[in-house]
Amino acid sequence: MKNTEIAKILYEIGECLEMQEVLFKPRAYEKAANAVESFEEDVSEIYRHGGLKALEEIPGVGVSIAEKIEELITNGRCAYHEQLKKKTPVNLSELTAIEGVGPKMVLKLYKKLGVKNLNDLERAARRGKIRALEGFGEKSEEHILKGIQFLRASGGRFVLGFVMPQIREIERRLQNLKNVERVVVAGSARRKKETIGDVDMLVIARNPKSVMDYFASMPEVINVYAHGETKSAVKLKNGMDVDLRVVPHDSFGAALNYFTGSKAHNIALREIAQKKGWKLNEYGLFKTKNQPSSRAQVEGKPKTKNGIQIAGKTEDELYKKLGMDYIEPEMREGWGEIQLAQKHSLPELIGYNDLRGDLQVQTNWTDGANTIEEMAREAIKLGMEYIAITDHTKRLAMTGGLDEKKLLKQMAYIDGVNSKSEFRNSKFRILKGTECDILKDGTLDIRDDVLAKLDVVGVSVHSHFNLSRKDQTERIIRAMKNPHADIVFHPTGRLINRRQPYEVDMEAIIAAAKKTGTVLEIDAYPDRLDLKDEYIRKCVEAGVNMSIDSDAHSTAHFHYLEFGIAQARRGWASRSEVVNAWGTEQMLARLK
Ligand code: DGT
Ligand code: CA
Ligand code: CA
Ligand code: ZN
Repeated sequence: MKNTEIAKILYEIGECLEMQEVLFKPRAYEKAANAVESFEEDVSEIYRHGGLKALEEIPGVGVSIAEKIEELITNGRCAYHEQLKKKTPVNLSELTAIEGVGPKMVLKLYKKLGVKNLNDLERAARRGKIRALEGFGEKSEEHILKGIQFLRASGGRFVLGFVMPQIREIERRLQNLKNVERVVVAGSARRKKETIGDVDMLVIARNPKSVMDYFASMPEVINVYAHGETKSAVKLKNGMDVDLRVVPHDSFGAALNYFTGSKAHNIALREIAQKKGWKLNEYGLFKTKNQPSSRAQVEGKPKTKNGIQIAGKTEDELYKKLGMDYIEPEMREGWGEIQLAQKHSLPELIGYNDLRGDLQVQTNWTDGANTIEEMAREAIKLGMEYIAITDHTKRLAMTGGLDEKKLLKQMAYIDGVNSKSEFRNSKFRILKGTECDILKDGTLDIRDDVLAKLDVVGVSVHSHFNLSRKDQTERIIRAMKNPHADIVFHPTGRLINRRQPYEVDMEAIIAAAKKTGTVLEIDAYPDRLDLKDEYIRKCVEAGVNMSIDSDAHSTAHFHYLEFGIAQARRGWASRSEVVNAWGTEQMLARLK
């Protein structure tokens, strides 16, 4: 059983328990599910080697949950889970995917209206049955309908950071086949879009048929749409489609370029080629006179019919021949990158190894799965020079948010950890921080005299998402004016595929960041990626500094930084604009 499958069932158990208003246990299951989901090694494998004891080593997994995992691995099912499901036969994950619908509400809707799934809920809402329930009103009915609409509109796109491990696993297996010379992932996954519609893979192979046969018979494939000599397409168990194309060695660069997209970028390149009297397609760049220019007319014709190939073996060569610098995939959206490349003035994007620390990290002092020391050790292993511990504050009671007293206690504790020989001898430093709630009126959840003692103060909105645009903007700007507020965490509050951002005037927030010297975060958690690319570009233009933080709730989440960096690159940001790409002292000097 795959980690994601085990995690899914643990999540469901947690949700069922929450539905039945059991205390504490739901959090435990959620934490464990979270840890299993993002665990790098295969949990089934760990069990095979080390048994129950080894399972208990996974952060957040105690003996009772370890037993459930054991049962799942050995029997493929878990009696406790099935018993819970039987008691309330609802599609919980489908229903709770709607913003604002939690397990307790699901139970009520089931008991009062017999709602079992999304369709039932939509029908009940449209018939006005929800507003009649106690504790609901017209507003909540409207809200539910909006949530359903949003969910449907996101139309089965996959959050890149969550599916990337699976994509890389397939890539690795193909690469290991004897006949395969090269495999790459193209399409929106290569451009590192927030979400992807499907996966586009290219291979160079000596014996394409054997590669295609393997691809169509992979264990996670549930449907084969096409199984040809040069192109196959499949659907995976998780619902994601994957295309695989075999391309000729000499056309590899052109094919990679074509299938990476974006479509707008491709079209602009092709026009430039045409102006030079050339032809560009997925087979190469060709010198040709009076050739048909539309793709439809050349498709399927052998390469030789295209003319004399003048570039296309590599992408580098292709861009060069077209008279411009190489353009990173994350910039290929047709946003003016081609003009910059022609003028040799593309920005130097922040690199995937450029981060030196992480400024948003949660621990088991609140809703994280790991201790301060465990998070620090993992960060050291990954080559970081600092992390800021930023647990939630008291208004977020459900996470056990810290009040002033506990925060002071944590600060003293961090001083203690930093002075232990294990950490003292390394260049590494644990910084004292907070993710301080912004209250409704824009004041902060922690007193100023305590904030003043911290190294890093992150502020964020976790409540009152429905304020008017004007009030929300004023609220956040007021928080930014606090002399201790260093960074605004996840500035727009969106959750990809789940929740729209709150109404806020980002132009005004960016201007206020400039004026108050506040940093804006790019939260790297895969379904946040907040700021989005468009706002990152505005920050770059305005000269507003950003941070790229993992928002880690377990040691496994530091890997999400990759997607935050990708987002920064998609927003054309350079290293000099990202404060945690700087060393400890320089970064701290920049904060308020
Ligand atoms: P997605 O899958 O919706 O996340 O987005 P993409 O960009 O991966 O799009 P997809 O999978 O439809 O196609 C992969 C690439 O192939 C795309 O980025 C550009 C190229 N492509 C597809 N259709 C066309 C087309 O009609 N014209 C041109 N020029 N390129 C195309
Ligand atoms: Ca695609
Ligand atoms: Ca595709
Ligand atoms: Zn937060």
